[in-house]
Amino acid sequence: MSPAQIKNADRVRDLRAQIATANTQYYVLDAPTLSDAEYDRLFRELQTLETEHPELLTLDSPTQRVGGKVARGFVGVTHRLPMLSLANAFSEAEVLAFDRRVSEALAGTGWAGTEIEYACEPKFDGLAVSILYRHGLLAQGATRGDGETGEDVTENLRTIRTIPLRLALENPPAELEVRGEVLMLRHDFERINQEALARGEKTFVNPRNAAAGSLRQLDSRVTAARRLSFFAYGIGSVEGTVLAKTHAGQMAWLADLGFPIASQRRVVPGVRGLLDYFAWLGAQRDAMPYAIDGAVYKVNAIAAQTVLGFVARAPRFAIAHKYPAQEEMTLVEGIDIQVGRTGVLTPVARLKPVFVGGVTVTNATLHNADEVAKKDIRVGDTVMVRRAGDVIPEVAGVVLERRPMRDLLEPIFSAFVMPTECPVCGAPVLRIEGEAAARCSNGLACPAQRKQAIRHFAQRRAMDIEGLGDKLIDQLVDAGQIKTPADLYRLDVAILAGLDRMGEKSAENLMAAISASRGRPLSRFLFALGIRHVGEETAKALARHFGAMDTLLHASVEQISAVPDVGPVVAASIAAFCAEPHNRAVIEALRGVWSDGAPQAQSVGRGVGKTFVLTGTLPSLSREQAKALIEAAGGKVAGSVSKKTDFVVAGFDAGSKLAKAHELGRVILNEAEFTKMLEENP
Ligand code: D41
Repeated sequence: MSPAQIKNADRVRDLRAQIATANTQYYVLDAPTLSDAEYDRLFRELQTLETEHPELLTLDSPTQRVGGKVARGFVGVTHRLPMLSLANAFSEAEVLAFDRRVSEALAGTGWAGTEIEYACEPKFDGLAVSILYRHGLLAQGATRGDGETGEDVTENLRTIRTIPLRLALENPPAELEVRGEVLMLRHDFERINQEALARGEKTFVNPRNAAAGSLRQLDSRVTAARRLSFFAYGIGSVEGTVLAKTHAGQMAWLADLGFPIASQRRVVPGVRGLLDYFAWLGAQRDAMPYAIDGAVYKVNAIAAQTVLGFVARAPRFAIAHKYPAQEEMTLVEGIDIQVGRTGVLTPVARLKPVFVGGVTVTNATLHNADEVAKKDIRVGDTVMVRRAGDVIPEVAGVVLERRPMRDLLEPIFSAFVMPTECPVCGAPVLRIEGEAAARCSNGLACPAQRKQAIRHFAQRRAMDIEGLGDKLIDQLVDAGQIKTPADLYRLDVAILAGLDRMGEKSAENLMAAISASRGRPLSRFLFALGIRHVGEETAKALARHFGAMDTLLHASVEQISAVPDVGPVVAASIAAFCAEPHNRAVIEALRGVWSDGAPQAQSVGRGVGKTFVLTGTLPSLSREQAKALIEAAGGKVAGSVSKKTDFVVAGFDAGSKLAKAHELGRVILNEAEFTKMLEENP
């Protein structure tokens, strides 16, 4: 998209938001914020933009409404007590301020001077509903709506198996309104999306949307098939019973009545307790069976809640402490194609920058053509971007309501197609039957593959040529100075000093780094060649087995298959690489750069033949350094602790592996003990 198109798209979005707010103020809250003339001006500007740029028209645009409201099949329900909203806190400072406000408001009451007791619970990322029981029987269920009035979804709520149809009480109260959230468990979400895909239907972008779409179904059989869940978070109006005097007590009572409630509830003292709870809950977040977007803190004593009362439409006694959002919507401004080391073409979404999961995301891999087709992602679409924990950001799905109308009417117009020619070198793109990947057929003649191959060759874990960065490689390849890794060893200071931003001194340093890489062991050299399926471990096994490059070059597939942990596919790939004339020529040109010989145990320290497990962060050694030390001492590193483990080297934040080591009675070493031990002779 051009900057002008992006500007129009932004303006359209802005206008729609303003009009939607004005509509709510006018129709729902009965408190207009815009004059009729201002409203009309915005509306007409939007209509004009949409007429001039039909690609920006979407089905959810306010210009597409018939009359003022979208037609719906649900009956309105006025809540007996309004369903309040929750104020949000996004920082520790805001939580401290909340606690201060609470303490100040309670000054002069029985709760003054002491730490406030809070009930803490997860904040479910679902839809709030209210369920009314009359004489113990489920009588009516409603969505929250605007807090005053919601929609009658009684029949749909009845299909949720965890909602009791009858209260487990001998003498049920005349009326009891239970409030909670309807949500979809992650595994149910995965399942219904799988089913939708199998039927060729569209998938939901996240469990929350899936829950919303399922709850607001006119046919409750559809809702039933979706397996929604419900968790209670409080009580609305009651008649005919006396409730417990604390929030925690009321929740325990709801649990007795048969309602599902969060198991992660805790009662804590003071603001320190709140912040500890937040960290504790945050650590469980990704492993929980449903999505949460924060923690909710409520003053535990109901009488104190009453003293505190409300501001506007939110209680002063409660607050939602939010985690950074793991999902945001943004615009796909383009789909680029990247060509990787092995020629694989990867579509990458270029996104309007968006802050999600603690980082600004500007692009996301779309993996391959099948994935793009499955999710039907197009340039101009609004997509949901997800970044949970430390995993790389992904496009969860398209927000179809925001798709430009033109693309809805003419899908062929903008559907993504994989290019048939490599965008870098123009060679034909091949897609191997049964494989998702499309590849440029040009091999190392393609500059993109050449650059990646050289990058791989020079990287730290391969030949380790310090200072040979991406920009430099791009320049050297683009200028025709290097075509293969062998050309690196023919560079001179004069060539290097002629490059952009390269002084004599840095040219000399780089020359020294290239020289220093001569004589690296065969195992590193084999890894550096970038043979498909040959990672560091396989490279080590090959070096150990064959001992010399020439022996490997003459080995048959069968002989290669005899190497421990090398299967037929890997062996075939290695043999094919070695048979390829171009590769042979490059290896010949690199003679003298590697040194033959199996990786030898260099010392006869106590590591020989021992199995080590590394866990946690060591104070000074990186994981790779520790591993190198162990291997140099003739030991082996394993990924998990078992009876075969001899030593567990534990650093900060060592988790389950350390626990397992204790359980199995293995020897546990800290870094100092570990290094000392490897230095000692038996
Ligand atoms: O888990 C939730 N989403 C949640 C929502 C919760 N655990 N507690 C809540 N408590 C309240 C008050 C304190 C106002 C009774 C809530 C909500 N409200 C709420 N949900 C949607 C709007 C408000």
